[in-house]
Amino acid sequence: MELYIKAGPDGTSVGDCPFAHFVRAVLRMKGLECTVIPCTQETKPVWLVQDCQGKMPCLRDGEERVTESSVIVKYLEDKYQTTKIECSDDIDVMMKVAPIFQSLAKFIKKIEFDEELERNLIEEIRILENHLQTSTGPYLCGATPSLSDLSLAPKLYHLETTLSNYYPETLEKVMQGKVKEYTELVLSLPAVRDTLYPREYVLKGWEQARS
Ligand SMILES: N[C@@H](CCC(=O)N[C@@H](CS)C(=O)NCC(=O)O)C(=O)O
Repeated sequence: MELYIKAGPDGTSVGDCPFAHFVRAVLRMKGLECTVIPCTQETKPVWLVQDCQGKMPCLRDGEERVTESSVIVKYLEDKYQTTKIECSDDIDVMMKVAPIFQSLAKFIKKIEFDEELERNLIEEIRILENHLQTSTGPYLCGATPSLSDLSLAPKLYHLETTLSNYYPETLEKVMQGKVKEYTELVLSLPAVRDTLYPREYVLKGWEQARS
């Protein structure tokens, strides 16, 4: 299998894509062999541009070509069932926490500090906090990590990195209680930790989005 993903600033290393990170964490947790191929606009293979609209992450598994991180992960879960990571609540939980990354993106992309966008982000984090308070274990779906954790962890990495750089006071406000404990826990999972890329790549990526 091969996974084509956004390259880092040097054009060859793993880039700052939280969606590609999700797929790589799933591959790692399932113990699947996969060659990761970071690409730039210039180095994307012709078939990827012509047949898959250039979308990355893109998984190539024999004749199969799959794009969209959630679709890739479903494909991997269905085809390689030896280690199942999905839990029955994953889809609902993923929908519940998805607005965190959207709120973060809006907040960070705006060059000037915007109080309302900060409030929206804090509100989404409060929903995560409440969810964790009632979860039956330290993870989103209970005692063991599942797909929703592997999806959220890369986004929390972006949150921690961008807020500590642009808005450290906002970081203080959101990184409290269960959310703080949970962030430390999921970022230290081997599947997540061993597939990380440098924080400076994250900042470079957002700097471009801000300009
Ligand atoms: N909804 C898509 C989002 C993927 C996405 O936004 N990928 C970006 C980086 S985070 C990318 O690869 N950009 C480089 C490119 O398209 O050439 C998914 O979940 O797979």
